[in-house]
Amino acid sequence: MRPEVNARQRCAPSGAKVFGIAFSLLEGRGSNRTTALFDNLSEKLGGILDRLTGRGALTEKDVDAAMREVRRALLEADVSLDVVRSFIERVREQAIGATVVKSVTPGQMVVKIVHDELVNTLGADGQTIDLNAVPPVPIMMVGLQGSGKTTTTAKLARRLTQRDKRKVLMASLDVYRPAAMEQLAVLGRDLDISTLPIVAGQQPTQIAKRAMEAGKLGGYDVVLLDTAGRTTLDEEMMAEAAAIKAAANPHEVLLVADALTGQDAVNLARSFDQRVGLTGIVLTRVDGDGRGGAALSMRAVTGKPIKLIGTGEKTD
Ligand SMILES: Nc1nc2c(ncn2[C@@H]2O[C@H](COP(=O)(O)OP(=O)(O)OP(=O)(O)O)[C@@H](O)[C@H]2O)c(=O)[nH]1
Ligand SMILES: [Mg+2]
Repeated sequence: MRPEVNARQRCAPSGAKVFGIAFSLLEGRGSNRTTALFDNLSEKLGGILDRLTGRGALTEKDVDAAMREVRRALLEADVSLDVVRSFIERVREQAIGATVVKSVTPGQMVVKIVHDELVNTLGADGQTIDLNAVPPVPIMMVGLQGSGKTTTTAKLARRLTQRDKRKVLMASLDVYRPAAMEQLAVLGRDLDISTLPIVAGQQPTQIAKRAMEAGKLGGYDVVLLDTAGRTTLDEEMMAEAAAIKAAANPHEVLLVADALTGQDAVNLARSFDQRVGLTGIVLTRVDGDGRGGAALSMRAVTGKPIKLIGTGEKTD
């Protein structure tokens, strides 16, 4: 091997570090919180690809062998099969191109290709909640039962109030679970954030309209609409979410999904996006030991950015 090659390879960041960076993009700009969610996967990918960078020449066979390992690592992390398949295809196409095999540091180039594709899949720009609309800006939460919609509503309200100095109104549109509205009211009192007064007997769309009226009259910057979840993806939930969306015309529709959701995440995200239309995804329980694949899959099938990451049961 030429000395020049060795020098370059010594200077290059290790695979694990490169993927740590790719995954930290998920957390968005300005976040200094680290998540264990992708540590496993980034370590594995790093390990696999570090072995490639250790050598000089690469054959097509070497690339194929590494891609098989990458494929296995992604599947083990619960990334859906379709997403893995197209990911590997795109990487392989670029990686066995003549420029890579003939380059001085082919291993490094493969690492770069995998990294860039991962960034493509995850969305590179760490997008955050968009408040760029005429106030009160409506933001709607959707998702399955227990996914963390109400907790996320409170966490987001707290951040918008304390960090961004916005005046926030929270409204519960959950007319099914008796304690749901009270749960949000309690959170509001704890955090000193307004909640829409409870009026018995109203339908979710009526509450949404009333929330927007109250938002206007009260001079609020943001109105957070917390909707009811169902245990399974059903037409009733989709129809209701679509009706609420039509009534409130939310600037953001965020799918709140548990990071521990495995393969179902893809269906969930696709259905909500097709039926209701999403602007972003919120991942909760990132503090758990989820394998992260759900996030990659949801991002990949909907093309919608992961806008928030939730950790912890409490709102602080
Ligand atoms: N560890 C952890 N727990 C969370 C997180 N988000 C929510 N939880 C907990 O999950 C449970 C359900 O959260 P909720 O916010 O009530 O979920 P929901 O989507 O509003 O549920 P429904 O209104 O019944 O559809 C609560 O006990 C929360 O404390 C999170 O990011 N991490
Ligand atoms: Mg709730």
